Amino acid sequence: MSYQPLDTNVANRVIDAAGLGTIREKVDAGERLSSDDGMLLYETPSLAAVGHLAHRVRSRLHGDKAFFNNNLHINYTNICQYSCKFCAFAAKEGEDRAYLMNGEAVEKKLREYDDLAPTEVHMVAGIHPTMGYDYYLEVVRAAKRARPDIHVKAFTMVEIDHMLKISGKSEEEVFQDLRDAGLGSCPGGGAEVLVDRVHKAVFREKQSPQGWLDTARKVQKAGFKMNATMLYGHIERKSECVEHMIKLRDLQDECGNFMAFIPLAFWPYHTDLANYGHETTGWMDLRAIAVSRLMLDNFPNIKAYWIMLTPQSAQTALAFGANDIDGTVTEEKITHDAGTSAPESLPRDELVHLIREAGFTPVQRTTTYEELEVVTG
Ligand code: V47
Repeated sequence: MSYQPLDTNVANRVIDAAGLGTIREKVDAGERLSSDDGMLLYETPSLAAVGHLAHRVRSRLHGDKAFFNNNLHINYTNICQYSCKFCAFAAKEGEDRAYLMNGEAVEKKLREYDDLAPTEVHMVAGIHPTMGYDYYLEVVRAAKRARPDIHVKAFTMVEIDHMLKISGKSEEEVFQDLRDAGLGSCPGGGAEVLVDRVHKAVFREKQSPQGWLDTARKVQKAGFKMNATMLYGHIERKSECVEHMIKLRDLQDECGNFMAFIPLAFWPYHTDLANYGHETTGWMDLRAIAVSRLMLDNFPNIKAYWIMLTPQSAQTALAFGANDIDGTVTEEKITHDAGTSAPESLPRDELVHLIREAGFTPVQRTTTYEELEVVTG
């Protein structure tokens, strides 16, 4: 069985009937969408119409391929000097749940998963108030000691900015140190919603939206590839999500080193926003995926991260614009501390099954989207 979208003429009628005819014409002509278009895509009641259009773009770029990878997550410390309202992971030094992994512990953790033959380790953590610059380099070196061939995707723009500030070195030296230690690329976290109102309300102590963009520019100009995320489902407005996407699109025009956009569904449990509203819904998750596929015309990949979306929604997202469901993951703390109902890891077979059952061809990829294996049979 292969995923069969509607015949193009029928899909066009569904899209036009939803009032998206002008947007469809722009998408078919490869024209860029405006922020008003983004709002219409968020507000039209017909999610199916937005999904058909997003699927059209995704198919143009990737055919029926859907990517996954063999990866591990290591959240090397939860001790953090900030107290963001959306975060259940952060702890203060001395609290029972606070932990800090040294290089040896990172090395040991990676070796525990030798059987999985991971090609990537994803490492992000809290901003520890006292650990020095060398600690960050040691965490990367430790991962490479355990598995010299592994791709280390580590440090959000918040961590990079922190290193730039505490290192006492020039930007060029810091990026060279990171490269020498073995850093391969950076994950997309910490962006949250790149709008000052949301920053003030929920993560005011942490790096500002402009600070995140400026650091991402430095990282990309230094030659590193990276991802970008958007944390939705809390106090943000639809217009702010559109603004967030347009800021990323502008930066991608300038630098071109974003690999994937990853909408992150907010999990509220044990956070300061626990009583604010609801978990995100399938409806909201699919809308975020589809709108981002259409607005981010210069991003090659849209990732449906199953840990935050759940495996069920991530699978469905493949027909709404996503072309990647991330990886095996294995140990993840940030979303699990906030109550995600997703498991802590998925075996490779399960990722392949999710993709195949939705009618797509599973392709194991590297972190930077080179194809390692088209899984057949
Ligand atoms: O920046 C924090 C988010 C991010 C919650 O680049 C929460 O491939 C939901 O960036 N509910 C870290 N989300 C994770 C991240 C990531 C994950 C997977 C792949 C990639 C990639 C990047 O987690 C943080 C923040 O935005 N987060 N708290 C929460 N309660």
